[in-house]
Amino acid sequence: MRYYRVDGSPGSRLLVQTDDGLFDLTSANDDLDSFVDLSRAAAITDTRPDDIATGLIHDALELPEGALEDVIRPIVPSEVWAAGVTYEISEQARESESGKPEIYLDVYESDRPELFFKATPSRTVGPNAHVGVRSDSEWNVPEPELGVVLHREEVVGFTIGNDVSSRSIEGRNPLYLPQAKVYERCCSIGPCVVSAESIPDPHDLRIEMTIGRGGDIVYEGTTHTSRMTRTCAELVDYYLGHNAVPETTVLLTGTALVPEDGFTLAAGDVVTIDVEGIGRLANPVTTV
Ligand code: DO4
Ligand code: MG
Repeated sequence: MRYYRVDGSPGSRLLVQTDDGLFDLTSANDDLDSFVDLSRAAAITDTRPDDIATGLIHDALELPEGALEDVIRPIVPSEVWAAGVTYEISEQARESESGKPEIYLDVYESDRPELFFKATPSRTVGPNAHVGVRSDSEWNVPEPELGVVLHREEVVGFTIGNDVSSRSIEGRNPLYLPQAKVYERCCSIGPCVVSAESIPDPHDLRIEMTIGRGGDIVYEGTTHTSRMTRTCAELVDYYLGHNAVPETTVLLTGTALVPEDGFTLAAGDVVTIDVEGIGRLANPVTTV
């Protein structure tokens, strides 16, 4: 099942999409206005979010598909973390951009993955909102990534993430990573959360990205999560180990689509990411 959120002024409304259509779950129970509420209800009753949704659908208002045009962030995770160098192409890209290339091969081959803090709610945007590129960075890229959604340390679903990054700042010195990664509008998630039960194998998903500029497509690439050298379970284990995490978090799993050297994201571009089984996340770009 796919869970979306739309503005309900006041508050938001939780929508669920199934093979039978699109339903407004908030119309069936106004205590539920997000996937987080649903996950909380599931945790209390020792069930899964899909079980609660299934029980409510017959009392919920059915909506036309057009209602999905105005979706907002499907959840507001207290923290977004991200894994890096989980695909060979990402390892090669970091080696070539960095004055310290050996550290990337080392982390690629090590048991312990690279995990870093990516974003807070104020730095995370949703579908169709602007993502940011830093005005003090001359080389900026989008990073399309599968996102694991955790509620109370359990994997409850998957989403799409864009780990927008400065390659010039990280390339100058890896200790600048937090500045390359964490800044205004550095992260986008959405368009929905797909329940964990609806993704039989997160390592069997096609990921596509296009970048549009003034009516042209200036980048187009396709990859597959089967190319990841880590498993989602392994990344989640390292993320949760020795770490008291907030109730709702997202862990991005790394990028495998790297535009050729010399390409930089610019204000006015539109980044569109499609992940099989989840949907499409599109964001225009602005300078911050
Ligand atoms: O080491 C830098 C981070 C790499 C990254 O974000 C990725 O591989 O997706
Ligand atoms: Mg990344």
